[in-house]
Amino acid sequence: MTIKNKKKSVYVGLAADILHEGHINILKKASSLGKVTVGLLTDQAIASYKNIPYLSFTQRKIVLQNIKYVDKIVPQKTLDYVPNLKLFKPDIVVHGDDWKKGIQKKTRERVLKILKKWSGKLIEPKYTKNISSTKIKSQIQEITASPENRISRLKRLLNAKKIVRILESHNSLTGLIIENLKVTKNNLSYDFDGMWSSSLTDSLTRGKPDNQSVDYSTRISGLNEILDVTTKPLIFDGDNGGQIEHLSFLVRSLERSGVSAIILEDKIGLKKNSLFKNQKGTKQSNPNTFAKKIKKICSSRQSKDFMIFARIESFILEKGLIDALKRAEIYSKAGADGILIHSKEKTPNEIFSFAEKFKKSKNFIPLIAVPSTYSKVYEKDLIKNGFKIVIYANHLLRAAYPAMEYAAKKILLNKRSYEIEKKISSVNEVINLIK
Ligand code: SPV
Ligand code: MG
Repeated sequence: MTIKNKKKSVYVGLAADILHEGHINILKKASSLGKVTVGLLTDQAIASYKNIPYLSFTQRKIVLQNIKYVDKIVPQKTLDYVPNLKLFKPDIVVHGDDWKKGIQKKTRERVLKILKKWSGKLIEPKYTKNISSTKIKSQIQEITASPENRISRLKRLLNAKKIVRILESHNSLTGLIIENLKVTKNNLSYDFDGMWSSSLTDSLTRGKPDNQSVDYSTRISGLNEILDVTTKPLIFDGDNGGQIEHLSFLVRSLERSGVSAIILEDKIGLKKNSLFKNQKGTKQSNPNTFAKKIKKICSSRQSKDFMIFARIESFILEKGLIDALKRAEIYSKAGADGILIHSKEKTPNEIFSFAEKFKKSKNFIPLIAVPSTYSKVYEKDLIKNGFKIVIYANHLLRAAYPAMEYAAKKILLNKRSYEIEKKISSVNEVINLIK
């Protein structure tokens, strides 16, 4: 390396979650051109286009600091390089040529445009074949799904993403859909961040009503089957938590399985699903009594990342906004990590009015929405109104049930199965579903 070269400033944007020879090739090339500043993508920047990294920003920074080709590290807070490039005005940007296509194509075009302003250059070494962090990640996914890692993942997602997207899972097969499904739209990839273990669908799959007739042990053994084959975080619907004296054992079982959070609802007595029109006989707990349950969970948890979300049923029981807000303050002070403000209205108006007021409180904590009845709401509007988690609470079961009933009907009517063949998975598909 010549001294002259060292005077040039070179910028390299990296996520650097799992460092491999491809990164080293890029950094080596960059270092041969001058003094290397790595723009290390923050968790938020990475989450804007793919899954959050395994390693935290600090952990990734420490690794890079010890690489001889790196002179300086600065955070890059967006996938877009422009803000940092404007700030540092490097002579050269180095990036693998893989970004000419795909998700990062537009980012590249913006880099070229801004570099022109000070006659900077873009150098694009050939992408190192057969190696990529994404590929390595899918290979080691199994290993990283330890209970501890899975518990913490939800908190990290909350910090990194605008909204955490959760879908109901009532068995291992639905868990696998949530684990593996990805869609691409406008060059961005979307997937679900985790699973909801719903008391409603856990009960329905067992042919029982959603009134706690399926006990926690049965539900936990079911969710363990889901956890056996998945790596994404899971939120547990704990109904009202039952007896306060039993809560610490419930928390212990959930943590041992790798569950990331429990949601408790502030109701007492025989449980009735909140979406029933008629809520006669359903009682809400005294908020201070319920706060004791929250405190009990906080003091029982062993992982600092296991979370307790308090679910407020004031709108369900027509107690109104003031009551809901009063409870939110009490639950937040008791140690809740978030508030699920539930509603069975057709629009999100009442939960948005709650959010607008609660956002101003010094005790504000992240908000969770369950848009079962107000399903027209878009995630972007939930984000705008301060919601951090959206739970699609029952949709996979609601999709499966009519499809199964339809198939059964067709067989009965036709006295053979031929007519339904086109509507269902082929035998070949199902026998190859699980490799
Ligand atoms: C569930 O999915 O079991 C829930 C949400 O608790 S709700 O059905 O709306 O009560
Ligand atoms: Mg429930």
